[in-house]
Amino acid sequence: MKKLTTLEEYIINAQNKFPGARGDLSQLLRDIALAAKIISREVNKAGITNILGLDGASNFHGESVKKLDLFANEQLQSALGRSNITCMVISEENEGVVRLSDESGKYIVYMDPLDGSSNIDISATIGSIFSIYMRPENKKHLTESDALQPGTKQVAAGYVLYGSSTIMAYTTGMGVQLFTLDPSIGEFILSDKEVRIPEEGNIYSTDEGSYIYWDEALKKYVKYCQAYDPETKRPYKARYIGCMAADVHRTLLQGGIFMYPDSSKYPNGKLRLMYECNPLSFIIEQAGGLSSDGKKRIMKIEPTSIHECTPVYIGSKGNVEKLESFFQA
Ligand code: P6P
Repeated sequence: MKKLTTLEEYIINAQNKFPGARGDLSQLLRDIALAAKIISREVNKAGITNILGLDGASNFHGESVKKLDLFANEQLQSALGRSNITCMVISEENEGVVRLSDESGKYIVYMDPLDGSSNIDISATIGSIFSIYMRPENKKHLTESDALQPGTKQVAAGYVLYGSSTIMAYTTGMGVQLFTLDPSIGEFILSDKEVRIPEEGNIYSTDEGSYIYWDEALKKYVKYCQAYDPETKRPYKARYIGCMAADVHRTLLQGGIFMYPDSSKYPNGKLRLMYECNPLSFIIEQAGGLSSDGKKRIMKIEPTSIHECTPVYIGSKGNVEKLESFFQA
């Protein structure tokens, strides 16, 4: 019988490889997993309880906020506040930084508590995304600027997908591990380790409804994806879930490219650098893929605002390099 490895066991075994580790990061990951189980339970019965639909509020991005967004935000912040490990949280649902405990924690956590929430009412996949940084050393009173660190300084990142099953993916820079929630025992079970993204894929993923707003180079690249060439497995398939975490997870497993470009509609792109693009870029790079803003590596961007946006082209090495060649032409 195949040995089952729980998330708890995997985290402890990984921590034991670092004799100096105090277990704080391990506890942080466990806290996120606990919140994920609670959110998964609510997502999977949202249709029964009165938690679907809009809260009536809108977040400061001007996006209507769904009740599950708020629930997920509360659960994650409550879980992170259980131990003095996290000093600051930056969430898509909060305009400013949220200071936890006495600010003594050594980690800063960015999160999109419920990514793709427009999918809630149609029971399509949604997700939670997290990105973890160290607090600057020897700084007692933290400011928002202490959280403005490039993606290359992430110590861990990952996502949880609430779909046909609940999947948790994370990396601490030692490869990408996937865990599937077994609701009958309430445990995340290791389902895929050291995941590698295909070098090249035949799926492209973007909102083609925005074609008229695109740069000419991107229009040419998408036409390239749609052209007939059996040798390069074109035309590619088009897939778009409307939840970045889910589209990137499919890209991680099947290869290809996910794109949310800058355009005349979104001059700086729509997706957020710090809690959507950087964490998913860390995952994809750790699996052997690339993540670019069309010109340079996403994780090299020096942030100037905790909620800034960026264009993003992320996926298999071959597909992203091909895309970039269209922007360089
Ligand atoms: P559009 C969800 O709101 C999100 O932030 C990402 O998860 C997703 O990829 C994108 O926006 C969808 O945007 O404009 O296609 O609805």
